[in-house]
Amino acid sequence: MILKAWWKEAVFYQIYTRSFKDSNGDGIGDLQGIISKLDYIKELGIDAIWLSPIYDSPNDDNGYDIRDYHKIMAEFGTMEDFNQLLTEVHNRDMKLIMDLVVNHTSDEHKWYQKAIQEPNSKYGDYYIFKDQPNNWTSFFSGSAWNYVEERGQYALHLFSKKQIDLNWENETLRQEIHDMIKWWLEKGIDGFRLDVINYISKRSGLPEANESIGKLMEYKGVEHYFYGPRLHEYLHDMKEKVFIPYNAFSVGETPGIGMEMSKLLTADYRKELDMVFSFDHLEMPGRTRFDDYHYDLNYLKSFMINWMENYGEHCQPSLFFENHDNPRMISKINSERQYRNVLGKLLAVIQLTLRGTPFIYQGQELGMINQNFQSIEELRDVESLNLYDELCNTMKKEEAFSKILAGSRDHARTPMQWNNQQYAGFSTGKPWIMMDEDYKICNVETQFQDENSILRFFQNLITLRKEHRVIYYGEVLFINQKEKDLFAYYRKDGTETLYIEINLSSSNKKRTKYPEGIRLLSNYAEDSSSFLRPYEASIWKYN
Ligand code: ISL
Ligand code: CA
Repeated sequence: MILKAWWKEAVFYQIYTRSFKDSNGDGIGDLQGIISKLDYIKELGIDAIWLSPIYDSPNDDNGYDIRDYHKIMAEFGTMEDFNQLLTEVHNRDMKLIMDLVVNHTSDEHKWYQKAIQEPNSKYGDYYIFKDQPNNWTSFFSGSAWNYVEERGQYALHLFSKKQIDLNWENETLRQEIHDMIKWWLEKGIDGFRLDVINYISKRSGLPEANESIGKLMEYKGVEHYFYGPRLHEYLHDMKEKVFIPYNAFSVGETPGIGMEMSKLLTADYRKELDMVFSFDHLEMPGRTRFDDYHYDLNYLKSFMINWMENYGEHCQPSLFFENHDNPRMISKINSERQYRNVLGKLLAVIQLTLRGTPFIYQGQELGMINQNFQSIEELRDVESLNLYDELCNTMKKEEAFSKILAGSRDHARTPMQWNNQQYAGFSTGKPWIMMDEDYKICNVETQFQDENSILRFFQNLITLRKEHRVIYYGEVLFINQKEKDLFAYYRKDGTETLYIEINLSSSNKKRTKYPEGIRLLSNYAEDSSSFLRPYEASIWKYN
């Protein structure tokens, strides 16, 4: 028996504020912009919103570098705007979760300023300093260490030079973080997504990275902190002291954690996290985000079968294909225009009919695709820009740029496409990041008027999900698992059975057996007979 919970029945929607909706024409999305689109989100069928960081920040990494946890980023609005947003979300019977970035802060955070100016104060030990750097590398290129003149020491930064890693070994710091979280929960928010939360505990002594592992993983040192010695302790402590008393929900962002470790982090009786985002399904084995290749949906199938069959009833899977850190999924699989519509819907079917909690990333409901960036000047992301510089040391500029294009996080960060007017209705001013011409054909307004659109499909599918609770808690039974390009499964409970049948390829595929039930929803308007058409995906109801 799976225990029931609101977040197991909810469909989440991730908002990247900077690119969602601008209310004042400065080209930057903001909180009032979000408020003006809450009816849209509600109409889509969304139950809960996850807001990427909106705290005060110098924006070296678009808000993932926090300067003040208790202040709203000036470009996004004020605390009054936030309070209004929260009230309006709740008035629409939706929930709001925020991003919690506590592996690191901005180097402009007052804790860090104190830590370097007053090393003997309590702040002196809030960050990770070392007399000599080790060989760890940063995820955003180069060494993971900054030389800090004031202290004559090095400070650890796993991400950008302006994102300094906090020292969780320090109990006062942990207490300070707990207090900050409570401060937000007191406001009435419903929970948090915890940024790179599996990185918070580093192996003591910060040993050198194993170079041979480094070769495989690209980044050096990860083995010493991606599943650190005190991770479970810190999470359990935080759950007991902070999350449980407020009945708050938590989903951890946990790159590199496979299923077994995910189980240990999320099993309900262990009281650590409610769910995690595991990323192994976003790239095929042996591939990284910056490789240009075609993603084979048969890999997604094998990944999902494994998780559905083995994650267990005490753990709730998260279901997502996109976020602000990854290129658009349709582009990864097949960028031929003729398949965009069916493929976008196929992904929706997988995401909304398996067991787990779906997280839809803004624009995914329109089938947004990778942007047509023309030059490095058009990119904004610190990861892309740093990597480009690094690659230019060893390869031609064009080659470096095409590698960046394959994996850039900016593909997902271009403005939300609201209509076919200038700047896609995102803003009246020039957006902070470019957008190509795609909004002229792909936008909310057009898709709402078109019954066959991806947007309307998402809307119908979310409604269907709410009408068939078997999707929340029922069993998942896969059939014909060995058959390439076919993904077929039943969802079953005591009262009903659904059958989902998907063609994972762009060719026609012979059907083994014609489904017996009633076709509830499909990405092809007309029913077919002996063949499944390219990327055909349908949901049937059996009795
Ligand atoms: O950056 C990576 C490797 O290229 C990822 O695996 C990385 O660990 C992951 O994307 C972490 O993401 C989160 O933390 C980052 C921030 O830049 C991302 O936007 C955020 O989602 C640092 O806060
Ligand atoms: Ca604005």
